[in-house]
Amino acid sequence: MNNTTPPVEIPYPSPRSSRPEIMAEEIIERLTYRIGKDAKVAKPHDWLTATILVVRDRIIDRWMESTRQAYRTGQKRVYYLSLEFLIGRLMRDAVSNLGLMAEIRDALSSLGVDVSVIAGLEPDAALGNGGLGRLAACFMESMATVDIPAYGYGIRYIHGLFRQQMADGWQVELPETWLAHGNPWEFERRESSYEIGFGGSVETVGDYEDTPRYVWKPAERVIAMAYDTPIVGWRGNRVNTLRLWSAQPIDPILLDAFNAGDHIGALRESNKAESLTRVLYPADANPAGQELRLRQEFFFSSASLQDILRRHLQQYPDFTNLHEKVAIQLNDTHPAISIAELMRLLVDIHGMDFDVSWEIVRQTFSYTNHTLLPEALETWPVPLFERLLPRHMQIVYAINTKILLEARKEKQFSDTQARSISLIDEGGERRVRMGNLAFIGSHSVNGVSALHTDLMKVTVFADLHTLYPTRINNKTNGITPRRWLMQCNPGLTSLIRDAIGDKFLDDTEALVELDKFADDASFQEKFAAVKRTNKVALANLVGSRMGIRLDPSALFDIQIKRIHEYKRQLLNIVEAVALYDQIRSHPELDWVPRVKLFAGKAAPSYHNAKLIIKLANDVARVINNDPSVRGLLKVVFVPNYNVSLAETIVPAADLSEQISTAGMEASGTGNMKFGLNGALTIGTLDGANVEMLEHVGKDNIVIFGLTADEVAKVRTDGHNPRALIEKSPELAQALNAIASGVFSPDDRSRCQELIDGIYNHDWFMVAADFDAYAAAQRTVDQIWTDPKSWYSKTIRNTARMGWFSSDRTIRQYASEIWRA
Ligand code: NBG
Repeated sequence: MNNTTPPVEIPYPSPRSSRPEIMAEEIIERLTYRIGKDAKVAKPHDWLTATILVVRDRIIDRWMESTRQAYRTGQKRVYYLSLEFLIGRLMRDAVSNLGLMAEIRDALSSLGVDVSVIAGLEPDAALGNGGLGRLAACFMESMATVDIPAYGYGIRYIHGLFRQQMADGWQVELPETWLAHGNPWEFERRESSYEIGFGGSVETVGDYEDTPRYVWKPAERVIAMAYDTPIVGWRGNRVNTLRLWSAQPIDPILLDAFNAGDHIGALRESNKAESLTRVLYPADANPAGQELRLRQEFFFSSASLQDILRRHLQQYPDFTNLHEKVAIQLNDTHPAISIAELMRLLVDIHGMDFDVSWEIVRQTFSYTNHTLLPEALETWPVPLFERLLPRHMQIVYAINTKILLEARKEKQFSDTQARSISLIDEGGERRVRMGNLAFIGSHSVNGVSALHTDLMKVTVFADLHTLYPTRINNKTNGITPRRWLMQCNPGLTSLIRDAIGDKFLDDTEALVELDKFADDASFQEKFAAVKRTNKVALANLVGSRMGIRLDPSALFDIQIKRIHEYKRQLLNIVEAVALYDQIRSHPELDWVPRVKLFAGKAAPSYHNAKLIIKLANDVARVINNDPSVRGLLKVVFVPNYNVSLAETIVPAADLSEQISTAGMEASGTGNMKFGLNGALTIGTLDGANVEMLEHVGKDNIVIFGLTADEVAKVRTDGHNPRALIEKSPELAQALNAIASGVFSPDDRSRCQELIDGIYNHDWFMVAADFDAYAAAQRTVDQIWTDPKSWYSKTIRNTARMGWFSSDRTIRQYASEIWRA
């Protein structure tokens, strides 16, 4: 089937040759003159670097042309500010988007090098924690694809997200050294450097009768230096820039101190500066709360804004048209300090009027909220904020006064309402509320799925929504179909091309034409064969990494994502334990063979999440070693989940677990990746699952459990989980087995507290949803035993998921928010 599909036609956008023999020559040339190695002694890493350099050269002309075009046309530029970009590997992405896949493979094989071997050596750039960072990466690719002049701004962390290792089933965090072999994708831009200040004091100059001017005199200064990575859109259409900032000391070494013999002290400043961009905070959803985190946020916000303003002044005389030429999207509250910083730059540095600046600022910024978890809405203690950013504190107070007056005068806000919209939380220790600052300083505030956006209006931002009723809008998340279909699942891609042609390569919604093949026996057979090949690949990976044998004909039931109580990996594990009991008590029944596969990292300080990982491993050990299960159930926890691991797991899934407590998952994007690759979803009516149900149809998704409204009602009316558990013998038995140490004979009370939580409050509704979940799993079994019905549903998933392309999402941002 692969042989019948012609290569994807790409109008090759570089003047450099795409002929394999020329590229092979160039690879040798880079190896010799750039890396200084003879082909005879070159190591796989050297081949990788040489190949990336050759690919990179095929991007640069288009990159420069994209930049020139933005200057020429005076088009509005979009700036995406994000503390996280979870980009993963770039080589396959770039090569595939340039249409050079076959050529590079041939070039390398003529040199005796296997492209898949060296591609597997590329480090996975994990400059993010989970969905939020991966969304930013998909958006970068889609903005290049739909031809929007855009820059991503973030931090060049020396250590990305930690590497997860298992020690006796416990998560252990090790530093990730993605830059160890250098990074051939990036360009250091020494000329794009800016000074960033911290601390110090604010001086007032000028007569108070006049408008006084404020001058911030920071006590500390560091340099932000830019590193640029080109991001290639589909078919090489456009190349945008991901600009990541690295902190450098102003004086790399204090020579006086050094010469006086203080060799360590001489480097103190330097170490301090560099520590700013050393690590990504491994906190997903709950903020790190450290001073260093606030420093990181200000550092990258200030550098990005200075860069944006400098670029603007190259084309225009002043900033009165800034909002017409610049759109800045704040990815969550992490860059929200930008609002105060842009005010400072306009008012203090460029001498503009406060109120005029405020209007420009508000029309320039927009803000995306990614979670309703109250603990994740960042706040900073006023004393810390004031010490680190004294001028910004004054600006925050000034904005606050303005807004509170407006709310009382124009909307007759009560004291309670005023307290809730204030930029300062006055209850207890006074804190600056970054969510409110982001909301007030933006013209658009969006949620990431329809349900999440509706809930924002009645929960976290209820009073701000009353004040600004048109500001909140929805932009349902999406995923790039290049990485998450074409690159990770070439088998399925060529099967689809054979069936419906190439239109879907440029317009993912054209996948809907596959619908007519959903019940076609021969197509089903091919679809099943592709799935099987992908499952064999995953089984091989698990076999070689973990020594566990998986049967590719079993149902692959998969939950991969950050470990969090609201995502309910625990519900899944408890159900596995219940199923284990059932299989042992009813050996006479026809059980569907299942592999339950988990992967995901837990925030290092998140005790329960780490315990859930340990529990999954404990349960896996017992079940996998019990001969009475006869291989009908296997449980695996694959360590060190990252983007490239997901690229192998997603295409191999039969069942996608999207089982968060309703009302708690803002959107989810893994759910979309699985659906697109032909998995059936078992899920709650949460996040984007709600819209997936609308798109794939209720017969093609398995929905269970309480709705968001019901969860809210149960929580306010009072929940009696103990009574529920008593009425459900399966659940009671499973919980009891876990709590009494059946899976942890070395420490029988290890999970006691975790299970007590379910008995006592069940905040995440594990008990409340258990029976519905177990029943839904048996529905899945039933569908599985009828392959015709199974493939009819899963093909329809692939056919109908096209709307969830991030190209669609980006077009909506562009037309409704950025007006770009
Ligand atoms: C996450 C949500 C996900 C959502 C992604 C991308 C944070 C703070 N939020 O549901 O939990 O899909 O953002 O929007 O990481």
